[in-house]
Amino acid sequence: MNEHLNTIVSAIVICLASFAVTAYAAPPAAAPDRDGIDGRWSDRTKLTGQAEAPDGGPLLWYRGPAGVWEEALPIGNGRLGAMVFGGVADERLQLNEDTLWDGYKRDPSNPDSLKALPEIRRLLFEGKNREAVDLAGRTMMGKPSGVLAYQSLGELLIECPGIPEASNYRRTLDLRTGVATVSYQFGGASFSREIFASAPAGVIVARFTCDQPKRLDLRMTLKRQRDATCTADAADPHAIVLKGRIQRQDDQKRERGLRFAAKVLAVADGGKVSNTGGVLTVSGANSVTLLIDGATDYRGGDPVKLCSEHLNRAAKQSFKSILAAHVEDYRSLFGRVSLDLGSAGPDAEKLPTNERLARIRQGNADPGLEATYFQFGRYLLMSSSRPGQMPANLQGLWAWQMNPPWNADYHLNINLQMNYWLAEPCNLSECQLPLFDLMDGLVKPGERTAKVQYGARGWVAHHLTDAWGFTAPADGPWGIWPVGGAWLALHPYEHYLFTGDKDFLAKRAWPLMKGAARFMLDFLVEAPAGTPVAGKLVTNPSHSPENSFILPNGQRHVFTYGATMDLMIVHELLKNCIEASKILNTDAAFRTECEKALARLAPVRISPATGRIMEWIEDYKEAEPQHRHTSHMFGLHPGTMITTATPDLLAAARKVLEGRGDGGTGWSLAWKINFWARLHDGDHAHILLMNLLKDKTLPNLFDNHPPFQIDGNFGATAAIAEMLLQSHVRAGDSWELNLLAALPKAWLAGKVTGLRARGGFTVDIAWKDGQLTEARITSKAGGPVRVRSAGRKAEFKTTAGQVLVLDGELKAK
Ligand code: FUC
Repeated sequence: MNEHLNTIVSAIVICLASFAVTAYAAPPAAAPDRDGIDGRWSDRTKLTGQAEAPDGGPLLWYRGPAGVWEEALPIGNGRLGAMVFGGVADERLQLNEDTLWDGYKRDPSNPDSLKALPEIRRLLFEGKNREAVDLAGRTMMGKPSGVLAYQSLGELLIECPGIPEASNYRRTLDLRTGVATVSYQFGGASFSREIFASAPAGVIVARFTCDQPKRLDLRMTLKRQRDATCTADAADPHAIVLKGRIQRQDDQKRERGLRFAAKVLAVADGGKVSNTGGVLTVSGANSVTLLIDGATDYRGGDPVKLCSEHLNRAAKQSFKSILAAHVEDYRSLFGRVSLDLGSAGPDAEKLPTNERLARIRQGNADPGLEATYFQFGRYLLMSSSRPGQMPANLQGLWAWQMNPPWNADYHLNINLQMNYWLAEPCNLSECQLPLFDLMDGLVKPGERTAKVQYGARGWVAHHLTDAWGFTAPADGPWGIWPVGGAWLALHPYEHYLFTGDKDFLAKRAWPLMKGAARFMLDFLVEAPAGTPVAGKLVTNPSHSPENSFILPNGQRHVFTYGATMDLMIVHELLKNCIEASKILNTDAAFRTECEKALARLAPVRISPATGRIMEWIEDYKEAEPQHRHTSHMFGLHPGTMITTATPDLLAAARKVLEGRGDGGTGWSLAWKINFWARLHDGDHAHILLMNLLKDKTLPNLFDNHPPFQIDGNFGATAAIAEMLLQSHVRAGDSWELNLLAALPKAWLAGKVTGLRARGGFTVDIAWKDGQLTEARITSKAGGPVRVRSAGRKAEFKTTAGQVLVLDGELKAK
């Protein structure tokens, strides 16, 4: 059977070009993986007839199975994920488990760094960037200077033989329930599948049904590109098990790779179930429920046993009750926010998702699809980042390769942070908790790297990390960026600002913030005489992710000191620490240190030549004026340094953005939408959102860097929220809620419910003809609030639990 499936896969791959199952152009297929599993897929069944559009929404739907991975539909329960291809005769569920990382725990800190540091700093201050980068390259890079990959768990390949053709095929992902479906008719019978990843049950469930008895025949196997074999479960004729170990040895040639397993258990109504070798066969059943699990020994335990426990527990429940518990759990998160941005009309609303995307590419408006894209971003976060699990990586949870792009790791110079921008405003606060767990795991190794490489206290992380707590510089000179931890440390404080959870602030946020700031206080150095900011504190070494500049002598460099982004991040972190220590009434001496350092921090500068905020400490020539990173806009977003209270910086920020242009990678566009939202220019923000949908969005609505990278989905979802509601500006002791802060003309009328704001407010906003008609503000903790909208401003006092209902003129109703 394994061989049989192999032959089918290769044959289908070869004739893919002539095999017209999908009526739309597929994106370029990913490169074939070396062992015959790649991103492409095809299904033997000939499709006829056109299915009706599914009712309601938000949902994604298609008239054909996925021809490439980027057309398949993601499901996930935070830990386990699958990409559902939806083939009729050849179904493929590509599986992921969020701890399946190559590598192992080790200390990459480079002890040569500390001795070289004073010299590297001197060289950078003297403008000898080449000599500095040479020395740093020899002494500062981690050992090893890189991380290994997050990997696919494997594939569940399911043959449904004897279905040469099918009519009225439809494939959906229903965002109201978190269930993927496949339905079609053949031989007078209607077949359907419901596939979902249940958080309460902890397993993936694939239910196959038919409206006629004994018509379901399935043959399936589990397969992985490497390091694993699939066998029958000796103890259970209804199950097969894929078992393996990542082949990874340490320097002493000891095996260090993770052990992993995947298991499928078939529960059939009628018919027969048997397992032979690695093949599980169901024949003549009325309905079949496949329960699927994966596990590793990342947190200990035997992966096969872990799978069996989960599956046996799930098998005790009926399909109906597993589904009901899943939907209830799913809705308790997803249902918190609704969004209506208007509609392109009933005909457009009924089109399959890929055809709606194609219409947008042709220049048509489709606010309904924009709202679906927003809700899909929320769906992706709650499916890839649940309390107790790993945080969303560069691909969230979903990766089919053994070596996905950039290892699907955690990049800390924009990407991981962007993944979490939506968590608080889009009412998925608890989905951010895995980020804080990851940060807790960085403290010990980060303290060691801080001490060994910089002679500093506190904890440091550079431009990336992995599941093993990697904190040293990686990849190249752009990896020598000791500010990654400081940026991360802004997130727990934001969590506090949105939730008002003082206990969290004291126990979880404060130690993380304090440790990151402690490192910065030790790492900052005074710029010497002869530099443009002599006497002020700067970072050194540093760089502006991942941009380069040209020195007057023509040399191109990334390596420098005092990059503007560093100063903005340090500013934000010290400010937060000062605030938090006052709220908690703790660490007064440390607070004084933060205050002193903040007062001496080098200022953000505006170029007299261009009127733009300078990206570096000197007004260097930009090597790539439209570079994807726009790091020196950090103070505009996600930072809070640049607001209408700083008009000069605000004007200089706008100039930077005009220069950077309206293009970029997926995540770069997503960030720019947030910038334009903070500039209160909704129409410009909307142009970029449309550019993202036109050029950087795959058929399954995944963001396309290219290739697929999930940060763009998350960043753009946050940006849509930011266009509708902003709450980063202080109003005395409270916050200013800016309603419809960057409403574009394209969203003439609409309604959003359930957005969250700093200060613990939940906000519903309705508007018509581009004007606010009603706002409902629920105050969780009570206290004052300032509300602003389109030039109007009003102050209110609230009590805990109070719902403030305002009319279009901000008058309480
Ligand atoms: C940063 C970006 C790249 C990519 C990578 C994962 O290095 O500059 O564009 O997103 O992260």
